This record gives sequence, structure tokens and C-alpha cells, in this order.
Amino acid sequence: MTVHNIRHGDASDGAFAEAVGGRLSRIDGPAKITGAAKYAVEQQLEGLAYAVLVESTIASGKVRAIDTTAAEVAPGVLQVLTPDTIISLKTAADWFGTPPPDKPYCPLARDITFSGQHVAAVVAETFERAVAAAALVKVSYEETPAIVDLSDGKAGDGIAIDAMTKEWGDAQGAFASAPVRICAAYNTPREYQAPMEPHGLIARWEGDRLTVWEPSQWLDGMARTYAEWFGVPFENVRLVSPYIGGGFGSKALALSHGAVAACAAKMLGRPVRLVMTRPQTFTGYGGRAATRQTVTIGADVQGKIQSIVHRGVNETSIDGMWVEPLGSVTSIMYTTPNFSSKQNVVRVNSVVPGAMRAPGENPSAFGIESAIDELAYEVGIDPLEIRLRNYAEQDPHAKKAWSTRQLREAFAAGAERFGWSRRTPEPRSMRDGNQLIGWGVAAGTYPVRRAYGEALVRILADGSVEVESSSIDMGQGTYTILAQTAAETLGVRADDVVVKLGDSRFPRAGVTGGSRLAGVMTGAVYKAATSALDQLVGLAISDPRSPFHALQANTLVVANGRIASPRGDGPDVSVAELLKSVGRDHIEATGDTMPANSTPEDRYKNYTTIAMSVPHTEGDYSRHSWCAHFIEVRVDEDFGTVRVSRVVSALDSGRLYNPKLAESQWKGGIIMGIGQALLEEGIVDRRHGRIVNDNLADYLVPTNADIPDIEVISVGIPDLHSSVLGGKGVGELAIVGVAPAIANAVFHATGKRIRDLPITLEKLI
Ligand code: MCN
Ligand code: MOS
Repeated sequence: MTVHNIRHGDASDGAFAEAVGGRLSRIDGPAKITGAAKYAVEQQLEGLAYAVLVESTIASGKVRAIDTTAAEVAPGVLQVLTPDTIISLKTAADWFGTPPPDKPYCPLARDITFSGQHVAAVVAETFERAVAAAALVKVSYEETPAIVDLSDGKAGDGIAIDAMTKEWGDAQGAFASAPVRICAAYNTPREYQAPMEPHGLIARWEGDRLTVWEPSQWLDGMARTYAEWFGVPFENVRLVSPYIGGGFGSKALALSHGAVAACAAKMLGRPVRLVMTRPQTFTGYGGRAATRQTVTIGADVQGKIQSIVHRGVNETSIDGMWVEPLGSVTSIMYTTPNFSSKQNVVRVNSVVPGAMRAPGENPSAFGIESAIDELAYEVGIDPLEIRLRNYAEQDPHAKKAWSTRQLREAFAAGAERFGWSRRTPEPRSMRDGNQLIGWGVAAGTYPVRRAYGEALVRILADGSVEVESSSIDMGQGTYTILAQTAAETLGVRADDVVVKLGDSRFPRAGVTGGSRLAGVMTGAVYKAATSALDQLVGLAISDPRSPFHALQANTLVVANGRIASPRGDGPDVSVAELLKSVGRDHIEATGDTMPANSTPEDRYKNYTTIAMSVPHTEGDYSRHSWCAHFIEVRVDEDFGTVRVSRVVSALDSGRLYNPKLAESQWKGGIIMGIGQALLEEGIVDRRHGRIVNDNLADYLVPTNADIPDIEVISVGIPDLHSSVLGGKGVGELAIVGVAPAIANAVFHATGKRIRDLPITLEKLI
């Protein structure tokens, strides 16, 4: 979509900054800083109309009637949509591509299952007129009692998710006979992604072709959903998403507000823009589900674990299913001969929860990494030492070797840098005036999720290079690392590479979720660039017009945009000159990492569903990123306020494609973890089942003043079992383990164990 002028990385890194592994600065940065970057809903289209949603004010019941009379005659109103007037859609397949039931889909609800559900929409000539008219829509309801959250008496134990059960040995028996036993319950509240850019879209129909400008973590998956809703071919839907102002898991799927806007555009014959208000971003899609876990550990007096029994529950909605895998870290972090983990989900009247940075691993780590700390105090062993005593030398669940696990190295590097050896073990033993100081440690992990990728690389007449992919950059650095990959492979400078992302017309890409995109796309670009290079060298050697033709070389080298014989004894011309001499205006190649015998159906499935994701335990290895967080807190003894004053984290994400960007990702994850530990909590009004702090003044996320110095250390080594270029996931890893490290530090500071996030002052005094 976009042309970037590259600003180079740290001067000290010189030309190396442009190769894979170099510290090149974000090439999309200048466009963002100057405001030149145009986000999806900022497109100016002829005849644009504006849609505003009307949402249910009850959490459970039925819409009795919708009175639209006043709204319809309000100034500037073009259309009022209700379940009765909106066009009917077909149900789309889910993200696994499971064939959907053959029944109509209506994005406006008659049956209300949560507060904030879309019940109507108003479209007007201006946004302000749509807002004013939406306030005139009168909805009457028949209300029924809502199950407000997990603690509601009506909630019950929920549904057992058997697929989540993991068991080996005799966990209950071994626990009963263990000399040391601990058992505790850990809770995390509803949390929200809170991206800076709210969800929204512009939809435009031209005949039976739909273009949607929408921030998206998955253009091809969303295009498939729109196509299935409207019953048009996949090729007829174009998704455009040049920049994304943060997603954190929330922008991967086409949602009902998108369907409403696309219906309105079709019915009206005009392009329609619909942008959620900030409060609507708390109910228009789900944040992280609230969770409860019980972790039971049996150990010997040396702190060696003999048994772990783990039970977890997460919220889901009345009519949707979300499973937050709570046993994911519990089952792999430590070695134990006996293990049992089971999980239930409980239906409550909320929007269906969704993916939020490290879904599963994040709350899972809060349970096990708090519990192991409790065990450390119980047996009187240093919390770092107990982790090393129970170190898992292989995947305890899959019983496979780790592809790479630099966790011991992470513990060592982090402890050294933090000064862990100076810690005094007793709670409340370290202070500075009236501030109690606590030092806590916790580990984190995230699986290496993989899929296949595809990209196009084009060498142009002037020797510059274009890379095209329908994958996206929501701030992680995709533009930059793909420029580096193409530059290194083709022997050109990174500022001669233009990376075009975020348009579903480009070669397809799977979901940007599960921290997989960097590994998938660097692999695909490497492949495409390699085959473009082969073509270039092939032409140079074989074309009679080429200056290299007489040389009878079987290969040539390309570096700094010039092509020459390996021994340097022949011509030395620029790539542009070579293309001119052989009469070509460009060379292009598409490369992908799909298995060789893949059919077109396999490819469609790979890019538009998650059904072809490669399991992280495929083959002989278990693949994960790892980290260790060392955190200092200062707790005001009188007020109970907690401040994080120092963070040192050592992380293993394998080879880093760009350390500067990986460090920035890790720091972002740690900052989000500090928010989770100390601030973030969706508060439910128990009378109405409504989220009351549905705005960024009341739903607190960290600001600069909350964030101390954060030091991150890379301890990874290349892992070729995990990706083509040896990297493992970066984006989600670092949030995992931050909240328990802080809770553990708070215990060390105060002697008070907080097992309910967030750690707010009233829980401490
Ligand atoms: N990287 C690297 N070396 C590696 C792997 C990654 O240098 N071995 C760097 C690259 O700059 C790459 C970035 O880390 O662009 C993230 O790569 P990866 O871990 O593969 O994650 P994805 O590209 O798939 O991004 C998604 C991931 C997820 S799932 C969430 S949630 C999340 C995250 O990234 N949401 C984010 N980071 C985010 N960062 C921003 N700014 N905004 C979000 O919404
Ligand atoms: Mo990330 S929560 O997998 O988009």
C-alpha cells in the first residue's frame, strides 16, 4: 500500500542494520510520526455515509419493539436498520473453516445475550447527525435475569472442555502422599485490548464486488467471512488495511459491526463508514475472559515437585464459545511425574471473549508461577533455585525434546543483571524508608505457532525491489523485517526495497496471531527473493545480450545492487544496467513455504482459516519461546500503593530478525503485563450486567509514569526447527509471567499473597 523512505537504524550499527539481524529503525515510523500514514477509516471516498450503532441496555432478554419514527425523520438520516429491515446474510464458517449451518445470519439482535449487543443502526449524511438520530431510536425489552459473571450464583460449574484435559501418572494419589502440599486459587478479571485505534471500517459495493477498508490482523480470513455472509465469491471481496493502530488479538475476525456497515452500504448504494465509540470497544468484541484456577502442588522437602493438580474455569458467552487454555504453561514449565489439568467454561451474559496478547499462556502463568513461589516459601528455598530444581529437560507433556530452551540461560543472565544474589529471603526484610521493597521472579513461555506463507518479490528496472503480501503491520515491525529480508537475500540496500502490505489483492497471508507472522513471512520473502535472484542470475548467464554471457560462469554474486562474477574477474554492472541490457523491465517471483504437493484448496484453507496451522509439537520437537522476569516493587507501607521500580527480563525468541524491534515488542509486552498486574479490570455492574468502566479514563492502562526502566536481554540461539531463518515468536512472549513476577515481588515486600488480579491497594491493607 505504501511507499516508505527508510531511516537507518542506530548509526553505530552501520550498513549491518539493513541485513536480517540488524537494528534498522521502523521504516513505517516517519509516515506515522508526520501523519502521512493513512489508516483504514481515514480514506476519503465520494458519497460517504456514516453509520452509528444502537446497543442493548439490558444483558438478557428480548427486544419487544424498536420505535424508529423519530430517528427516521431526523435531519440527514438516510436509513435506520433494525433486525426487521436489514438484509439477510448467510452464516459464515468459523476460523477453522468448519462448514457453517445453513441458516441466515442477522448482525442485529432480537434475542439479547449481553449488554451492548447491536440492536439497530442509523445511517446519516454526517457522523454527528447519525449520533443524534441514534439517540432517538427507542428500544423496549422483555428483560430476564442475567448471569453477570463467574461469581453469579446462577453461573454453575459450566461445561467440561475434555480437549483441554492433560493427565499423566497419578496426580491425586501422589499429592495425598506428598510431604509438602500447597493449594491455592488464582483469579484474573476481564481485561481489554484497548488499542489506540478503535474498530471500524468503510464498506463500498460496486455491483457484487465489495471493498472494505478495515484495520485487520487477517485480511484473507476476514475477506472470506464477508464473502460467505453475502454469498459472493472470495475474489469479489477486497480488504485494505495499510496500517493498524494496535490490535493485540482483537482485530483478527470480521465482526457484527462490519456486517452492519457492509449491509448498509449495499442497501444504500453508497460507501458507509462505521467506527465504534470507545465504550463500544468494550462490548462490540471480547477482551480476555475472566479466569479462575486452582493449583495444587505436592513436593518433597527439597522442593522437588511430585504432583500438580490444576483446575481452571473461564467465562464464555451465552451463545459463543471461547476457551482460554489455562493449563498451557502449567503442563510444560516444570517436570513432574504426576499431573492432572482440567478445564471448564461457564456461560455468562457477556460478549464472547476473544484473543488478547498470549491468550491462555498469560493467565496460565499467573497460576503456576504464583504457586511455585508459594512452594518456595513453604520449603524455604530461593524462588529462583526452586525453578532450577524442577527444570524440565524435555517437554513433560508431549515427552519430546525442546527444539531450543534457553530458559536456564535466561534465569542466569536475568539474575546476574538484576543482582538477585543480594536479595534477602524473608518477606518485609528489604526497605527504603516507608517503602517496602520486594524482589520477585517468574518465568514465561509461548509456543511457536506456525503456518505456511507466500510473498511476491519484484526487481524493477531501476534495480529497486518491491515486496508484496496481504499480511499486515500493526506496529510489530513487519514492514521493516521484510525489507531487511529482501535486501539481504537480493544484495540490495534496505532503502531500495519497498514493502507493500495490507491489501488482500497481494499474495495471500494467514492470521497475524499467535506470534507467527514474522517467522512465516521472513521465510516466504526469503523464498521469493531467492527465486527472483535465481532468475536474475540465470538471465545474466544465459541471455546472449548479457555482459556475462561469454563468461561461462555458473553463478554470479549480487551485492550492493551490483552483479559480478564471484572471482571479480569479469564485468561488474548494476542490476539496473543488467536488466536494461537483456531488455527486461522487471523480474518477479512468488515464493511460498507450502508443502510441494499442496492443492489450490489447501492453499485457500491455509490462508483463510487456521485449520492448517502446524502444531508446535509436530515431529520430534516441542517448540516454544521462553523468558524470565526479575521485578522490583516498592510498596508504600502506609497506603498500600504498589509501584514497579525495576524490571530485568531475559528472553529466548531464537534468532532475532531485528533486535531493536524485538526489544521494543518485549518491552511493550512487559508494560502490558504491569498494567495487568496493577491496574486492569473490567468492572461489571451487577444489576445490569454491564461493563461500567468502559472507557480509557476508568479502565486503567499504564502511562509513562507507571513504567520504570525496563532492561531486556536476548538469550536466544537460532532455532531452525521453528522457522526458515531461525527465529521464534516475540510479540506475545514477554507479557507472560510479568503479573506473577509482580505478585511474587509484592509478597516478598509485604508478606501478603495476592491471588486476585489486579493488585490494588485495598487488597494490601
Ligand atoms: N521479531 C524479531 N525476531 C523474531 C521474531 C519477531 O525481531 N525472531 C520482531 C519483528 O519486528 C516482528 C515482531 O517482532 O515484526 C513480532 O513478530 P512475531 O512474534 O512473529 O509476531 P507477529 O508479527 O505475528 O505479531 C503478532 C503479535 C501478537 S499475536 C499480538 S497479540 C501483538 C504483538 O504481536 N499485538 C501487537 N505485538 C503487537 N505490537 C503492537 N505494536 N501492536 C499490537 O497490536
Ligand atoms: Mo495475538 S492475541 O495472537 O493476536
